[in-house]
Amino acid sequence: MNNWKKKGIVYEVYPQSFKDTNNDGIGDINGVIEKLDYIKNLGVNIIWLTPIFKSPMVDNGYDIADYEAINPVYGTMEDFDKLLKLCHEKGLKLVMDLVVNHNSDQSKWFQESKKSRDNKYSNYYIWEDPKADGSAPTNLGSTFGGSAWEYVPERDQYYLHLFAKEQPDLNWRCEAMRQDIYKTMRFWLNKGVDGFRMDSISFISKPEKFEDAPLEDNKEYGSYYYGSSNGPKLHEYLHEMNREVMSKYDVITIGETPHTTAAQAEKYIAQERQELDMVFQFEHMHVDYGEYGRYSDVTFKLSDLRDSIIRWQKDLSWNSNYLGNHDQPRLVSRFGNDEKYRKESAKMLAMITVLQKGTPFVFQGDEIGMTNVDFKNIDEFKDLEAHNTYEFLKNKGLSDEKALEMIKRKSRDNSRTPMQWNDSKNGGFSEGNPWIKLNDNYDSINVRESLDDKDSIYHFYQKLLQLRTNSDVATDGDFKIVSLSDSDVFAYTRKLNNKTMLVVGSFSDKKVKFEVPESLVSMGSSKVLSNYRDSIRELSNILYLRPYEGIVFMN
Ligand code: ISL
Ligand code: CA
Repeated sequence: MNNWKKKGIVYEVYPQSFKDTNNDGIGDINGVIEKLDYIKNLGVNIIWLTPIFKSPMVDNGYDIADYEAINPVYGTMEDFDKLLKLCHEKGLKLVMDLVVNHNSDQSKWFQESKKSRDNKYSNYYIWEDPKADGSAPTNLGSTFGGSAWEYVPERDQYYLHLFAKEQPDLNWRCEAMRQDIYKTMRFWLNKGVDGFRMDSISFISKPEKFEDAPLEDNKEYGSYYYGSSNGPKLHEYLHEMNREVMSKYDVITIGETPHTTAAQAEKYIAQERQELDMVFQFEHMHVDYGEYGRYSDVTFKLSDLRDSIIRWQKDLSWNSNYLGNHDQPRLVSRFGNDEKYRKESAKMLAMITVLQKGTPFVFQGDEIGMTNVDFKNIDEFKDLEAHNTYEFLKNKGLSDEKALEMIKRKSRDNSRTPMQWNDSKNGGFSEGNPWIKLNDNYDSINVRESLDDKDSIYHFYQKLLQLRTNSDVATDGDFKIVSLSDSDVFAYTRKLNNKTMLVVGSFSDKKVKFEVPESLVSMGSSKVLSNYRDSIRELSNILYLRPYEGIVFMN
């Protein structure tokens, strides 16, 4: 991987919730343009923009109806071209979302495909005959609830959708379909786009033969990814895509790979295989899954989070490091403390994440410590997954209150509420009627307040990202865990030649004691960053860490 990629720090923009400039209640491309300096000043150098293509928005744009058209709610192609040009002028790269495991049932490809078994697009999707009794081919369920198969009378067949039924899965076995995807990729790359985040890419190769999956987590259907995650021809396709498209451009590729082990992940990114640059892993996002899968009332244990991170840092040559994004609850509410120690824990979590080996990802709003939202009833949620899961939990016999509580903990909408710019109406996001309710706390948690306060989470991120950018040890150093079994502390070193960086973070809301190995103390290190103003300056044998205290030392 070349240097600009290694030095890359990514800021994820979820445009519909970022900044609305025409007051229709939906964030837009001009809103991203308006805030480019804000993003740049944070210290990142790559923007990842989630889908802005033409879409009926069943899954907030992850259901694309036309890969080469901008969704009018976000603006025009001219607006996009302007955004790209301005990014480049400011030294920012722009990465787009490539959603090619599936697209929208409103796309021309699907509209044609469902008409008959023998037209140009017939084979662009995954069609299977019904069972003898007319029922679905297998018991596979969609990730958003219900069966993963949908019947279409015109063809007397079912099509597969691992996500919503409006998101039919594309058939990667079809050569013409693949070529059409490559064409679309070239369309954006020729405009000068700097790469792709590839949605659900671990699912593109489907099994030779679909089979029933075992039933887990109280579910009525088999897991959607059964047989489809890391399927038989996955690497063949990714290598072909690289050869035909990506290898011709100097661009970055980030695969989103749910249900992939570290050993499997290395196959995507090993340089000699010529596939992708890096992947998003999910194992550490599963540390608080429970008897109902994701939407359970389980709290993570530090030991599980740390074990998972260690495993990936050890087994994978390069990582994509994140604790939150548009599919996850807010990281400070999930892994930190969003009340008394919101600032301390948000900073510590950022520090622990950004300084690991790999590319750091910051999701909009995390840099000001935005929290989970306290919606009062299910109607306030917009995500179809929240609604489907709410019904599912109630069908399982849970009370309305309990079901709502579980949705509130984990809903993707927690991170999709509008960006809180200031304490004026709608947090300065829009003068209109926002597509999703704001988090009530925008009067105290907002960008204005963060910019004014020199001890804010935002300013801590600035220093942290500067440290990541300026020190080669943070980019290239080896990762080694220090606190292998401590109940409250996550500590690791990064080492490059004779430089050592020690990162220590407490996950406790009490004062705890941490003993530092003698070999580290004897190197004589001093503090380069901390989230308490008066943290200890020189590394010593015993650290007394205050609630969520985090300190970085260097020799
Ligand atoms: O978060 C999950 C389930 O609750 C994941 O398994 C998720 O489905 C997976 O990360 C895929 O996510 C991506 O593709 C989806 C889209 O809804 C997400 O927003 C996107 O990030 C379908 O396109
Ligand atoms: Ca708008």
